[in-house]
Amino acid sequence: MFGELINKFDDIFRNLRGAGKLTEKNIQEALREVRRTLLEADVNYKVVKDFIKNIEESAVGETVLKSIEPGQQVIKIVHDQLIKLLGEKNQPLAPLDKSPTIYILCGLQGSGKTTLAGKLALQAKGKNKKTLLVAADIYRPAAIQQLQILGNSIGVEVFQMEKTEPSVICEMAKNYAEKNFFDLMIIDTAGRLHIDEELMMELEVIKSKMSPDELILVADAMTWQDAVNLAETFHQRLNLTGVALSKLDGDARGGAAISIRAVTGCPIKIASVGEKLSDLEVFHPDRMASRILGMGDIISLVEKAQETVDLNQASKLEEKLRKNTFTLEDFYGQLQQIKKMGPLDSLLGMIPGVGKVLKDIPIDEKGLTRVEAMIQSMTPQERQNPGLIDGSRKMRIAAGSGNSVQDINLLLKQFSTMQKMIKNVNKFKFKGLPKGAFPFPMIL
Ligand SMILES: Nc1nc2c(ncn2[C@@H]2O[C@H](COP(=O)(O)OP(=O)(O)OP(=O)(O)O)[C@@H](O)[C@H]2O)c(=O)[nH]1
Ligand SMILES: [Mg+2]
Repeated sequence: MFGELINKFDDIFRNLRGAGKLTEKNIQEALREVRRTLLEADVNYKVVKDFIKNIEESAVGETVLKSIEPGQQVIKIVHDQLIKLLGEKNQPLAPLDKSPTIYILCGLQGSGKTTLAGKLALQAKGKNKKTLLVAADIYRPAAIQQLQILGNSIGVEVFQMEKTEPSVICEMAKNYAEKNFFDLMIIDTAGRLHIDEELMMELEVIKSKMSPDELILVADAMTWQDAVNLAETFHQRLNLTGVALSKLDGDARGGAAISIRAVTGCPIKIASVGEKLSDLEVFHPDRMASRILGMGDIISLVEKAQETVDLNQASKLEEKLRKNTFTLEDFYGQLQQIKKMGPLDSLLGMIPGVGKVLKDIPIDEKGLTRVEAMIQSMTPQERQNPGLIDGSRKMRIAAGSGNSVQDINLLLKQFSTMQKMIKNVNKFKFKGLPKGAFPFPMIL
């Protein structure tokens, strides 16, 4: 997600950090780069202009120039402004507290409406809520069948009627849902190639008859500026309750995600991040900002880890990381946890500073087992203090673990690099970071 954008921000920020003292001149240079980067990512030009102006107003001042770590201060300002742009806080979808709560999904052809309908239905099912999927696309051949197959695959009922006005289908579906105590009704509307009057009118009629709890535009993040223009038109006409960004897993440049809220005023509520029905994420502006700025997504990572990680151990580890007394012994414990958490490369991008460092290194899960063997062959003292490991001990450890001395050297070197990295991460103060959020940034 947003690979190019993240790399560029990483470069800009590294330069800023590297600058010993910040002057108005190097702030200006950095901001010029930020501006160019955002424009290249297809962020709306007006949004970029305001964004830069806001940063300038907060950043160019005496407090920043006199500060001890000015580079980081600027980075934090950029981060804060980006969160603002993305909408501050997640606005959740309407709760399923009626019988039925009604969501309408609309959008252009192929934007991902039907897929999202399935994802939301599955999510509701997980909360023991009964969903009725409503096929309101009577135009595209096989659209009804597609929804039917999807519904069958997740055990969710689909309401369908052929050759009937979509708004009439919706009314019948609502009656049916009320009589049968459905918690949620998701209306999957027809897509069009372009915005056209007929489509808008149809949606207006459905909206007025249904009084939905959510009217969500599904916008394809891969279409960049078009997604923004689309959202603007739909919102003006239909007064949407929210936007769902789809295909955020692809090589979307970020423009749509960054601009939609600012241009339309309509919140992005959820993100669709893959073809699988479980690929659904709540859209959190603060986490998205951290991801875009290459600060990783520690909080998502923590959430992902919570099921597998022993929180007591995690908080002890957090303490060690903060005090920088993290040892190979702790690292070994981390490897055990990480192995339980599953696909490494998907976890890596979420770790601050690590995504970039490890970008080109293929992640070899078997390598972890080898690293474990090496650490197991060390004495407890050596794990606490790798400095004790001299040439002959390296040979013993290599022989004991079935590795070469070079492998041992590499491990020790990487471990020491990692310690430095952790130190840097520690220096940066993440706003609102929950307790227990630091223990995971360690992988070879
Ligand atoms: N990679 C990726 N693919 C997606 C995502 N959401 C949908 N798709 C794919 O995009 C294609 C279109 O998705 P649909 O859900 O059928 O789109 P639609 O808006 O219902 O399309 P119409 O009914 O024709 O208007 C399918 O191949 C989906 O698998 C996503 O978040 N990521
Ligand atoms: Mg569809």
